[in-house]
Amino acid sequence: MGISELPTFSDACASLLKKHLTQTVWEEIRGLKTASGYTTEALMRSGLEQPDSAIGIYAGDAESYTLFAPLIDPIIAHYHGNPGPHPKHDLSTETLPFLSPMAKARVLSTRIRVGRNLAGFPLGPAITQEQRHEVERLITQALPHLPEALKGTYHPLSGMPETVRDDLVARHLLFKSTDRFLTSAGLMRHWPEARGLFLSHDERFSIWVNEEDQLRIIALEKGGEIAEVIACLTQGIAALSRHLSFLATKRLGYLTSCPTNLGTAMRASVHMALHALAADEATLKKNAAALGLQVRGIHGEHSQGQGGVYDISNRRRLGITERESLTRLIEGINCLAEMDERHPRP
Ligand code: ADP
Ligand code: CIR
Repeated sequence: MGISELPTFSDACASLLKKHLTQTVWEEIRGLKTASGYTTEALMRSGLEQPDSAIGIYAGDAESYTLFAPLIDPIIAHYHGNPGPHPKHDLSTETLPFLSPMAKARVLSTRIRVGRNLAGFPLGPAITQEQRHEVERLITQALPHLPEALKGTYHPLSGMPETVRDDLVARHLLFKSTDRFLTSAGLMRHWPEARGLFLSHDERFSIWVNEEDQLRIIALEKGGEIAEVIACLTQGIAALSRHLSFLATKRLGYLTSCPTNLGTAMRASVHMALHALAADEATLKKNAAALGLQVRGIHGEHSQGQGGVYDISNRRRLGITERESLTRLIEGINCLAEMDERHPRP
């Protein structure tokens, strides 16, 4: 049975769901269901069950982005600073600025990932067990077409020894097996079936299969050679695109289960040592936000910084090209490095 009354939230809750779920919006979306069976309740479940959510909704399919538009559109515009449309994709690196020497000295590693989902299937929160297996099958069939430099092995999560899994997670190569936000969104159903990791022999290129999105295509390297990481990533994306059809629209770019990933679906992050700024984490986050950047801990979303090292990435993904995002990231990193240099040491 659907919820009939407008849901209420605690005072402490600061999610975008709470902010934008007004009585008027509620009247417009209550009782709706997409063709794949995704309901208004399913859309909001993570935000209702996890009141410390920053966003609080997940889309179940492409149709969610139109059917639930009275709620999703304001959340998209709030997070990305614009409602779309999304510009032409641009992963070129020729005009990118350089990392300053101060920034170079602080950047330990660079990871750039894009999210993708397959056309013709619901997104993870609404997909059936059978469809999830079909998605895994299509992705693994495309893997032999990767170029020589990216060749590697597909490791299904089912049957993977716990010690191997923990080691891959600790080395930042594999997703975690528990996430209460994803659980509430229905993304952990039938776990670990049909989930897996493709890892290239040199471990620079990987693909996460059927986690928050059906594909997370990832390039990861030590140091701050952003153009090199992009070159590796684009080779992988190009090869996969020839064999898989990705879900996208003109207005929202690549469609993803979390609306924060729409558009480029790209998160470019550096692990950066900010020993002086680490003394005041709240101010670090405020300064980063002013530069359009997000601060995460060194084990990813919802983790803590460690030993003064943080994950710094682009926050916005819709209505901006990949090249513009990377330009702002590099400028922002240079700025944070300078602030860290100038900050009085404890
Ligand atoms: P996502 O990037 O897919 O949104 P997370 O924030 O959970 O998801 O990060 C996934 C993993 O990638 C985590 O283990 C995180 O520590 C790792 N990671 C992110 N950026 C870097 C980086 N620059 N260097 C090394 N590991 C990184
Ligand atoms: C939330 O609502 O907080 C989680 N579903 C994660 C949202 C996306 N993450 C982010 O912007 N850091």
